[in-house]
Amino acid sequence: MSYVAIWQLRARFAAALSAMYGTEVPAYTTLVEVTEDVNRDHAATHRHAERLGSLERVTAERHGAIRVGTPLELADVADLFAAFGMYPVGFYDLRAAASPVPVVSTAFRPVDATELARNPFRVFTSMLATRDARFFGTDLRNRVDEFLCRRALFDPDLIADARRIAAADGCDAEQAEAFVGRAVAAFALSREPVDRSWYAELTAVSAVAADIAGVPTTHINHLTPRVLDIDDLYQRMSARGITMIDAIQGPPQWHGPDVLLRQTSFRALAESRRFREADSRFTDGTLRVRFGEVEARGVALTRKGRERYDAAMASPDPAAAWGDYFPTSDDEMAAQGLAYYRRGDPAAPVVYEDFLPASAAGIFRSNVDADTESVSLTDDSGYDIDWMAGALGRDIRDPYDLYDATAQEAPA
Ligand code: OOG
Ligand code: NI
Repeated sequence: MSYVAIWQLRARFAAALSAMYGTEVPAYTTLVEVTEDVNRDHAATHRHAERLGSLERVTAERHGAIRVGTPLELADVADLFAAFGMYPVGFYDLRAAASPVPVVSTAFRPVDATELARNPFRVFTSMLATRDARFFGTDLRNRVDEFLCRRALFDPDLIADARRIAAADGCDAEQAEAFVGRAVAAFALSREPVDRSWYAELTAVSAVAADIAGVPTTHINHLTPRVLDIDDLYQRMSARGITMIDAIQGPPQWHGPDVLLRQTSFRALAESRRFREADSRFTDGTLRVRFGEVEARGVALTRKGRERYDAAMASPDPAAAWGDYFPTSDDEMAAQGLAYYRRGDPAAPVVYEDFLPASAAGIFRSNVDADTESVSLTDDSGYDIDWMAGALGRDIRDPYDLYDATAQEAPA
């Protein structure tokens, strides 16, 4: 029986999640179609279209976002994703964003260049910050923790299989199909009724809190294809009558090298759900939490480049000021040590493989029905990167270390 390698499992997992999400959120399928059109047209008219990844890679490229409630759920996610060669990279604290969200996050992704080139699937994974008193009073926190303790997001057998597959560096073909199917099913939208008043109580804290702890299961929050020209994509989606969020998040459109990540999304759509009312009756209603996001990736910035980026974004009109912060060519970007290039070769940029918390919070913000301000208490929750590494039982890689390593490699 033929052997399926970890990267092949990852590619199948990404493809199968994408197929499932398309059946759940039909507008996502439109987004993927338009993305493919844009990418094909862009590749046909731009000589260097593949400088930040082969068309094959980019066509299959997705990131997902999931949200869990407890450190134990997070540890299960880490075990599950390790079977797909996806490991925690970076720590994001969205509680500190301009519009705070009560979660702390990491991204699970392949860490070396070869694996990324084979399939770069990554999943932004957030955990509800129930210990943070700025969002959760003691009584609510206890009830949330109790609710979360009673549920099991992942079948222990699935996690045990994941551990075995990770240790064996793959599995046989028959096992692969069943394993990927069960892993995907763990992220399907549940048909179970939502307790109306519990969901509403959590929504008063944050729509994200309700999405995490208001329901007994988890699901994909969004899945994001990669596009080579996001401005073109935005126009084509709008022309198809799909309502997009107001802006493209991240760096502005500009004639110099694309840096980091630009993202946009269509507005979250009302999805029908079943509710349990206070008098125990069941009713039909809708929730609006899941959306379709799309992103364009640019060159990875060094720490120095990132400081420039943050300064540029903090200026009153980033688009107008961009040229004051960044040079217009890869040669200059490389010469000034602002971005990563393999062996310093400006023709060989290292693509940004991570996320931007400010954009992430902007997307969260644009997609929730309501948001509440956190109260001004001090945070003694202790959530930080070391805390999260402990919860995961794994090191969390520093993205800069990974880019440094890739930049040492010869151009592909
Ligand atoms: C995750 C938001 C982060 C991105 O693209 O920056 C993210 C979430 O909404 O749970 O996916
Ligand atoms: Ni996203």
